[in-house]
Amino acid sequence: MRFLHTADWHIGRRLYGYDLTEAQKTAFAQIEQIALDQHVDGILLAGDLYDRSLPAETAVTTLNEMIQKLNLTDHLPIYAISGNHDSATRLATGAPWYPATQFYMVTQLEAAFKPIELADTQIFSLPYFEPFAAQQYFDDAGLVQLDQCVAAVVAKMKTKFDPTKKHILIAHFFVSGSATTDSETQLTVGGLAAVPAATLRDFDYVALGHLHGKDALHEPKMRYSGSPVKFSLSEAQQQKGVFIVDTEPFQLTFIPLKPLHDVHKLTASFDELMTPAFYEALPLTDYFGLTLTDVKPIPDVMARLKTVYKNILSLDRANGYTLPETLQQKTLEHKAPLTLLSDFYEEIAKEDLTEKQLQWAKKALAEANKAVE
Ligand SMILES: [Mn+2]
Repeated sequence: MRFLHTADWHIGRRLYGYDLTEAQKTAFAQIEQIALDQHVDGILLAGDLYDRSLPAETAVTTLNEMIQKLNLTDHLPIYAISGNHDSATRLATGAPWYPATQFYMVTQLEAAFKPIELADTQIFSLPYFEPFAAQQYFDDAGLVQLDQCVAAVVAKMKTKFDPTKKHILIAHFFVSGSATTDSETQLTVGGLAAVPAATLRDFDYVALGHLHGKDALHEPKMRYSGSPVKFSLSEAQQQKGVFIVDTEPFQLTFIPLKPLHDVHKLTASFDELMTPAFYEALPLTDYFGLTLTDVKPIPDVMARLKTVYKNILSLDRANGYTLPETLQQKTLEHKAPLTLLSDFYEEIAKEDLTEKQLQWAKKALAEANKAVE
């Protein structure tokens, strides 16, 4: 059989404040076309459909339209699980009657042990879960870490293996040794929540979600599809896309997606960045993370850069920043308050206090002194 593996759509997500709805719709249209062109038997959707557990109404509408197109218009079966960004309960609204159109939405651990039976393949859908859920399900308080929980889950799944069929697992967690980016929510600190790849090797394919880069894990039959859209500057170099998985004979093909607006990192001096010969060759409607090599202050730097680069995600300095001399910390001298005031005025206004201003200052200082006495 042939499947399309995708994950981490994160509908409703923003990129450094920029709305990604159109970018996500563009990516979806390509995914749909790939599924049709490749004549896949179904879509494996490995969690994090929404960006948050309480998605905005526009996000709900957007995802509903996508699922509807794939499932009701294109008649493609969908095998989906919830991820750590989804609310399992909200995502499961309607789930009991979805299978009528071959839309399988699994959000509870106990459903993972009832594989979806296809002609020659069993699909095991393991939604994102906390160790507590496994402790309750197996009635075993010893299941503290995720690796122990997943080992118990996989052992039980194997008792359901039909030896005449292929076995696919859809899951959403961190497999040890995978490479992360800035846009994934760390599930725990210290790596306790990592699952060793060895635990999963009895499946014919493991369709993973959670990490946003397709190269996060290099296992022959185990992959993160990655997100369809770039969600952070740390993903600037990544190629986004989907995997086409053939089960017999096994074959894995990556098909790239073309971004609506790509994400780039640029390091240059302010003058270079503002030189037409430099920027005219660049796709200026894309997103840019800019790093300036200058060390001197540049007045109105952001506003001036934005006249050329409309979508700036971040602006920083490669070599630090030298404060103007007048703002540098000077050795403090003990001076009378009136002297400090007139020195300050002179530095800012570039002229001395007038006789009248001096009188006002004296009077104000005298009042201030009176107030603290
Ligand atoms: Mn994710």
